[in-house]
Formats: sequence, structure tokens, C-alpha cells
Amino acid sequence: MENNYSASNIQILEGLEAVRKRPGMYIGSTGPRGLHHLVWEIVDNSIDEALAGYADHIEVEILPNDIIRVTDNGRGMPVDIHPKTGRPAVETIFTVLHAGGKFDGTSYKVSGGLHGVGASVVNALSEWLEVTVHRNNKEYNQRFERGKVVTDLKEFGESNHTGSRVVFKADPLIFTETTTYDYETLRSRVQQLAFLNKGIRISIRDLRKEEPIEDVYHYEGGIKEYVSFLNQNKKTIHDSIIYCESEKDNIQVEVALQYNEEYNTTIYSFTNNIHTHEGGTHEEGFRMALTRCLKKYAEDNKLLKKDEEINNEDVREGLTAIVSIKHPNPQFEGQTKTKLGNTEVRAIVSQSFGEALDRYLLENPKDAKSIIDKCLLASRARIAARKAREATRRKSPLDGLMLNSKLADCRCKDPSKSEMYLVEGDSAGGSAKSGRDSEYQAILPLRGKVLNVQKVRLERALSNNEILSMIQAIGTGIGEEFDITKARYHKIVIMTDADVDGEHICILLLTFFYRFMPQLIENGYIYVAKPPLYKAQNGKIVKYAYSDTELDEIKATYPDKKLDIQRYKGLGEMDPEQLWETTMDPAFRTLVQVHLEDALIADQTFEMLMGEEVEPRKKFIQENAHYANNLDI
Ligand code: 28F
Repeated sequence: MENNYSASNIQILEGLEAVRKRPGMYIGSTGPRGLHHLVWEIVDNSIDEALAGYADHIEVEILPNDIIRVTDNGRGMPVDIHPKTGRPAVETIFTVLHAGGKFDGTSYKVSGGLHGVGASVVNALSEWLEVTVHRNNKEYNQRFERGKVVTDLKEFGESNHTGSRVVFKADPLIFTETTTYDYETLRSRVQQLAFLNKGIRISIRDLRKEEPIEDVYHYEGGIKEYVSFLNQNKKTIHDSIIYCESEKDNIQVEVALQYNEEYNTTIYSFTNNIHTHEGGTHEEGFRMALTRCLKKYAEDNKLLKKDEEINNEDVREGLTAIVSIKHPNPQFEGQTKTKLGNTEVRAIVSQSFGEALDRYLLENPKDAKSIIDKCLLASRARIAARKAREATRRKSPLDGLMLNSKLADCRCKDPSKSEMYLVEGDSAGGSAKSGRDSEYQAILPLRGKVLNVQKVRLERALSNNEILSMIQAIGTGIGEEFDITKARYHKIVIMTDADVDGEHICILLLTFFYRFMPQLIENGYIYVAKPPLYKAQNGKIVKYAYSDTELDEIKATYPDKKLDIQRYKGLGEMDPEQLWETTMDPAFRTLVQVHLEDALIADQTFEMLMGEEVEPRKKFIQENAHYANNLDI
């Protein structure tokens, strides 16, 4: 038995070493996103235990010194000796890679964004980790450091309940950028998990300050309440939420939808709680059934005038929908692995949701009429816009070449080397034009506020010159004509002032790209420039600070110097050379690449900031004042 033990022991050490050597392979990055992934890997195991029906309360806590504590009231991780490793099962879960992932094909291993790399990865990337199990009327405890066992599993005493608790400190040697958790990031995902897993009570608590912060989420209505939450600032055209819940071939399907009076479409699809930003077969099945059933209802009830028709676009106007499936063996595809590929899912969703929608329309003729009327309105507007376009005899509004007088293009014609800066205001636009490297950097100055696309159809957006010149410069077309291979730049950089106005324009642009050209974000073409906030100068010494922390570091570097500090209010205060060397020169600049979930947050934040109701905006600004100052996309 000795050599067996040592063999598996060596394999364990190699496994954890591999994780510590290339953490990015397991958690995507060792930046803030990867840091927060650690929490989701642990929380997902509690969610699994809840989905199995044994836990209904999960607590997520940020303790002082950014220690994370996750607790559930499930059965408690098994403590019996694992046949293969000769060690307690709980130790195996935290020391063997991908162990504990309950991929037994029946239960659903839900997983954070990186598809269930499991608790052992969190352990390997933690300075220390402690697991406490309440089971068999006893309490057990074990401690690890950087993935290695430092104490064997010990019985601690009696216990009158069951459950699991994991406490860990992310290893600063791995997470060199930051080990500080962002409360809002954890809060919003915890809320989303509560929506997606109805009946589970999940609380998030921040105990790092004197004043603890706590939010508790518990939605018996699950994704029905998620749809109401997303529609909270909008007028809806039918009161009840259209809902379906079914299971077939071990695949669970849940769909909830409600129409509002606006034009935008909000469809969020999930697979095993992962937000499939790029859609996939579950979303396709949903869309097929939605169009099929609404068309059929309109035809059967003679609601269409002569040669009037309802198409895929018309049924999406004003739609808020959640499509959530749980699949024992999901196949993820796409640029960011957030597109569901399982072909069998399309028909399952289309059939089960289609039946539920048909039943709803039959049982609620009044609501059905309002929904069909809404689709007909969209259809008539679409046809009118097409006629207007034809009337102006230009194939599409993108043909007007005169619009690009504002674009200072670059000489290079290779998109993969070309960049376009979207610059707020003419003065900064001027500085950018003269400061740039015109070989591969194009400048498009945007005058004042970009159109608020929250409230308009695509046709209306195309009538706004700023938007039009931007779409034309990008070159991909938009809507059905969009073709990513026609992109003229593989970097589109949003460069706005570091003040609230600038952040607002940045959010407007992100919302526009998220709603009308999401493929640009999926392909990683959208960036946000980070201009310096301060210039610290003393004679020949000139230093730029991009955050308050960096300014403190600069002051600490020159303790005996009297530094003249200038707070930049806007890009226009920098001359072309400064703008180039601080914000445009690839050798020194900081560009933040925008991911779909950032754009989603911007979109939701924007929704709240620009929605009709004043209350949510006031509440948001009160709660996030610090957030609004240095909105870090
Ligand atoms: C704070 C984090 O990780 N909770 C968990 C359980 C319960 C069982 C279990 C977990 C190895 C591979 C089966 C208990 N009794 N919270 C958690 N709770 N893992 S993780 O089993 C893991 C085994 O699959 C459990 C009976 N069956 C399963």
C-alpha cells in the first residue's frame, strides 16, 4: 500500500504545482476576475448541494483582510476514507484536481464562468484554506496551505446540525494585482444565483469595515422574479409573467418572459447558472418557438391585415426573457466559451416553451392581443423604415460617404494592426489627431452626448449622425447585415474625460455596442482608454498617476521633493504629446479590454441611470457614489 500512497501523493503535488505554475489555465486570469472566480468555485459546490435537495441556505462572507467564508447547511462533505487515495473524501476534494466535481452525469455540476475547475484549484491558489464539516453529529476540521495538507482531518467535537464551511485567503503571490474583493461584484452574482436557483436563500455579507453590509436573496419565484426585476423601471404590456418549467432526457428547462413598452430586447440565457452571453441552442430554440407561436396565433385569430407579417425581429421588441437550462454534460463553444453547442437542446426548448406559450395565449386572450399588437406595431415601423430608406434611394444609410468628414483615418489598411479612437469632444479630438501615430491610429471625434439608444429602435439610432459615422467607420454594417470580417479596426478605443460626463458617454457607447454590435465585444475589439488622473511634477521630474493609489506611490517615491500635483479634469487639458505618451502610446498606455459582462453591467447601470423612475437613480448614486467617481469598467 505504501507505494500506492506515495504514487497518488506525488500526483497530487504535481497537480497543485501545475495550478500554481499556470493559474490562468484554471481560472482565466490572476487579475480581479480570477480572484472573484475563486469565490464562485466554492459557492457552486454549495449550490450543487442545494440543487441535489439537501441545502437551502448559503452564506458568503468577506471577512477582514479579504478572507472569504462560504457556509451551507447541506449534508456536509463526506469524511469517510476514499478507496483510491486512502485519505478522507473531504481531503481528496481539496487536493485532487477535478475531484469533487460531481460529474456523475445525473446531478448538475453547476460552475462559475470557467466550468467547474473545482475546490482543489481554489485550495492550490490560497495562502491557506480551512474546511469545516458538520456530519454524523460531529464537527471535523482540516487546514491546508497553498494546497498542501498542514493538519489531517480532525474531529472537533459534537454537532447538532449538518453542513459545510470553507474559509480561505487568496494567495498574494498568485494574485499580485489585487486580493481585494469588490462587494458589488459578489452581491450582483449572488443575487443572480438566487434568481436562477429558486428557493435557495443566499446571503452576502461584508465584515471588513466597522459597519457590516449585508444583502439576503431568496426568490421562490426564481426566474419569474428575475424578469420582474429587469422590468422594474419599465411599463409592461401584460401583468403575468409567461413561464415554463420542464425536464426531458435529464435536461431541465426554465423560461420566463414579459413584454414592456420599449424597443430594446433583453434575453439572458444560462446553462448550469453560467451566463451564456453568446447564446446557443437553448436561446435558438426559445426564439424559434416565440416567433412560430406568435405568428400562428396572429394568423389563427385573423389579426393580420393583407400582406402583413410578423418576423423574428418584430417579436423581440420590448421583450425581457430568461432562458435557463441545467444540463449534465454541456458543450460550450464561441470566442469566450459562453455559447451552448448541444444540438439536442434546441428542439427540447422549442417544444416545451412552445407548448407553454400556446397555452398562455389561449388562456389569456387579452394579453395575447396586446402582445400581437405590439409585434404588429414593430412590423409596421420596420416596413415604414425600409420604405423610407428605399425612398431616399440609398441602399442603406451607411452609404452616405459625406458623413465621414470627421474621421481622421490611418494609413495602414490591415485591420489587425489598425486602431480607431472614439474621442469625446473636438478639442481632445484635435489633440488626439496631432498626437497619434497616423500610420495605424484613426481618430473619430464624437460631439457631445451620444444618442441614448435605450429608448430607440435601430432605425432611429441610424438617423443620428454620431452613431452613423461610427458604424460606417467601423465598416461591419449593423443588424442583419453585420459582418465581423469587414471590421476596419481590431481595436476600437473609447477615450472620454475621466469625469462623470465622460463616464456617461462611455456607458452610452458601451450600451450601444452591447445592444447593436455585441460581436465586436465578443471578439475583444472594444477597449476603454485610461487617461491619467494626475500629473505630479517637480522641475525635470514629471510623473503621471492613473489612480489615487498610484499618486500616493509617486509621492512616497519622492518624499523630499515638493511635487506640484495637477488633477486632470478632461483630456483637453493635455497637449498632444502628453495625450500620446500617457494614453495612446502602446508602450505606456493602459487599455481596458471590454468583456460582455462589463458591457452588460454598463447596460444595466445605464438602464437605472436613464430609466424613467427617479427613485432607482437616486438609490444607485447614494449606494455607489464612490463607484460613480472612478467608474472602472
Ligand atoms: C462551502 C462549500 O462544498 N458543500 C458541499 C457536499 C456534499 C456532498 C459532497 C459536497 C465526491 C464527488 C460526491 C454529502 N453526502 N460547500 C460545499 N457539500 N460534496 S461539497 O459529495 C462529494 C462527493 O461526488 C455529499 C452525500 N453525498 C454527497
